[in-house]
Amino acid sequence: MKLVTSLTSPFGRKARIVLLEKKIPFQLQVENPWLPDSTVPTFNPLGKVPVLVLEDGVSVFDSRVIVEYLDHVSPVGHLIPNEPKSRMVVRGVEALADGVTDAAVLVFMEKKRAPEQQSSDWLVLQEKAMFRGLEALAEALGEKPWYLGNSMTLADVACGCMLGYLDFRFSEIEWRSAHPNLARLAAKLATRASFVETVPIL
Ligand code: GSF
Repeated sequence: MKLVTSLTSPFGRKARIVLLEKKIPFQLQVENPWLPDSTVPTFNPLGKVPVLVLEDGVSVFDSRVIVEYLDHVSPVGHLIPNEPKSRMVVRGVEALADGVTDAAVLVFMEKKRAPEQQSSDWLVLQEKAMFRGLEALAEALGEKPWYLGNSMTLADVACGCMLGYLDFRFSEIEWRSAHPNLARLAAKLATRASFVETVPIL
């Protein structure tokens, strides 16, 4: 299978980490979805990355559908629990982390516009969502080693990708001092080969 993504996408990073953690062989096709002649719309009508392209040519998106598929397709190191309540908790944290990432991507894109075209109301709305989301993610983790149980799940992976994106695009945000428990989680994740190999690069 082939993963189409940019090397900066936090959602692409989530999919790559799941592929690496589950030891699923894959080919990486690096694409920039923002270029006018991007080939991404040939894989995904929405023009977004990541897209997983299966051997039979079927395209799978978005990242939540990709990781669900990958977790089912290989029994190695399950990242999404089966038990309904645990599954809901893990996918709920993923939704929260992805939501913070979505808001951060919107802020980043808005700030790339000419200053006179930027909407400060829109920026404030998205920044509030980012900071409320961070608070909620810190609260959900508390003093636990992982979001659920005694090993890493997709919840930790999604949160780690979001925090890595903040470091990459918003180095001025001091989330480590505001949320030492998230800093501890990020430091632990940063020791894993899957996280090291996928650090966002321009
Ligand atoms: C979000 C993908 C996305 O925003 C998912 O896969 O989970 N809900 C989707 N991808 C961005 C790149 S990024 O910043 O991760 C993207 O492809 N943007 C292109 C565009 O035209 O919006």
